[in-house]
Amino acid sequence: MSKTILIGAPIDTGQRYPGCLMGPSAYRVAGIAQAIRDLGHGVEDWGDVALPALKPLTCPNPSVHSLPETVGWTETLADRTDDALSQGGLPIIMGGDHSLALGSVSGAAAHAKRNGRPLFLLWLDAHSDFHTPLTTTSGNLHGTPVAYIAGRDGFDAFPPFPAPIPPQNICLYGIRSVDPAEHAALLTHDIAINDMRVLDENGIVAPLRAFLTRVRDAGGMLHVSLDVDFLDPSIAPAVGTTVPGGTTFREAHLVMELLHESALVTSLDLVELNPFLDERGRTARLMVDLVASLMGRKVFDRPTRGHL
Ligand code: 6HN
Ligand code: MN
Ligand code: MN
Ligand code: MN
Repeated sequence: MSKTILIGAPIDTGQRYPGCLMGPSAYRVAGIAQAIRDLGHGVEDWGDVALPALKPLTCPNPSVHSLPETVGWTETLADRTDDALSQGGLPIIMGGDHSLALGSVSGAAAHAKRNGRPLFLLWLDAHSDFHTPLTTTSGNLHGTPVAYIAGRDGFDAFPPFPAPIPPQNICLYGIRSVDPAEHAALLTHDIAINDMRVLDENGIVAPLRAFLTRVRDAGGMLHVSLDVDFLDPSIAPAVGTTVPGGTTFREAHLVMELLHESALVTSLDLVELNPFLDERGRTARLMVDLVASLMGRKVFDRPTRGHL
């Protein structure tokens, strides 16, 4: 069985609601390592990454805050994620707010580039996170990673993204909150936008299978970025950016089970958990249960169906 590498990313500078920096601890308390071991996988916990010395950086958009911190975390996490993949591991980056994906996906992209493989991105989120530092109105850089990953302009303060992911290899899934500037930019990019309108009409299985088939046919690596607000707030209250109408408990588990069956996932982010907003740890425990489904936990161990 594969080796899972847990990487703690105690980051909360990508937004303004304090508490996400407690995320890695909450996942450990909720038993993430044991849940994965129970499924027969090896687990290494590499501890939490530390913020490097900050460089003085400024952004033309005065609303942007915490730019030096965000660039520092990006460099560190890119390196750590790339290292984990190079050791043959499946990195699980435990956030921390979604700005961590600027780094984790950079690391995955660097690894994929060296190995001559295309990288695909599945973004499980209420939000499209397609702002650039120049278009964000909140100034919160957790709303920008998909734009960085897709190679959009406006990220001059950041390391150049190693190999921008072509829009056709990006799948946004579960979105239901898009700002006007993101909307305008998405219209000019050929990104698969599975917003709730699409999922309500087609169900959650068919669009995901279609994307996974493309990953498989291309021999691709697959990075999955799971934002807590992908889930409905009634089952996952511990996030600062709740949006009603999210995926249900059963839908979310089914997504994870399909990802497991596909055997395509090569790296995973768990983002935006704010334990300070949780109710007796229920969101942290749900996220750990979803990871277990992605790693192979099931009620009945049927023979693999042999298709996506
Ligand atoms: N997330 N579009 C809003 C903003 O402030 O730019 C919300 C971003 C949410 C970020 O989902 O990680
Ligand atoms: Mn390294
Ligand atoms: Mn997000
Ligand atoms: Mn979100």
